[in-house]
Amino acid sequence: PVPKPLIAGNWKMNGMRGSLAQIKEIAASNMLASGKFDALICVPATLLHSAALVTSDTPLKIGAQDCHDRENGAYTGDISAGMIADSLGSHVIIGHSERRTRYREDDALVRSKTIAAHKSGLIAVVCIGETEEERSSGRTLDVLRYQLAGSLPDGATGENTVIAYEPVWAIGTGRTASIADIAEAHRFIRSELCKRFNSEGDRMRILYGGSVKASNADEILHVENVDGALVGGASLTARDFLSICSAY
Ligand code: G2H
Repeated sequence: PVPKPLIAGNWKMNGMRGSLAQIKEIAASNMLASGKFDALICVPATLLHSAALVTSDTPLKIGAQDCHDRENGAYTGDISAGMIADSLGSHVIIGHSERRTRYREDDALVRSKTIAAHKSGLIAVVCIGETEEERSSGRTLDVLRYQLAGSLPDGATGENTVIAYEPVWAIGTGRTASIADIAEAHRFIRSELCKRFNSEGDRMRILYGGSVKASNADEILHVENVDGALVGGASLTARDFLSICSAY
């Protein structure tokens, strides 16, 4: 069974109060009502609750971009998975490469954040991907194997976990991986997931991320084992986000 696709926006540190109009416009689109795919926008924490409230009767899901791995405590500036759930968020991105690099988040931390997300009933969008240097030295598949093994907890299922494959060199750079590179990486990720999680591995969605935009979405989203996209820059306006959705 092929999982239902998911188009997920990652607003990163973009979006102010006025951006709720974009959220409302996406949520109201007939395309989402078709039920052919699921749609999610991961907003900055400050917009989480208001975005969840304005979309509560719509098909659009709202998520966060990170969570702490503890339930509570003296961690100034952080938010827990429970707080995200309490704010009516349904998903959380974990281990985005920008956090892996800038905040030195490693696979073990990503794994414990994913466990925390699951405990709070959130769907974890776990990011993996190789750097330019890892790719050019021929280590891409090894890196993906280690990241998957280290980042995913045993309790991961098709219901509570989405994988996002984002080659680091293709993020926000305008460069996208070739269709052959994407197909190879996604095929490999699927086989690793099935080795470890058996039939559940077939139910986990594998998103592609890295400079996805209207002009390349159609081709990328129709590659085998690509079950959607994680979109940064091209998710910031309803117009751009919906034109990616129109690939379905
Ligand atoms: C990769 C992606 C979304 P962009 O980070 O996670 O961003 O589409 O801007 O490359």
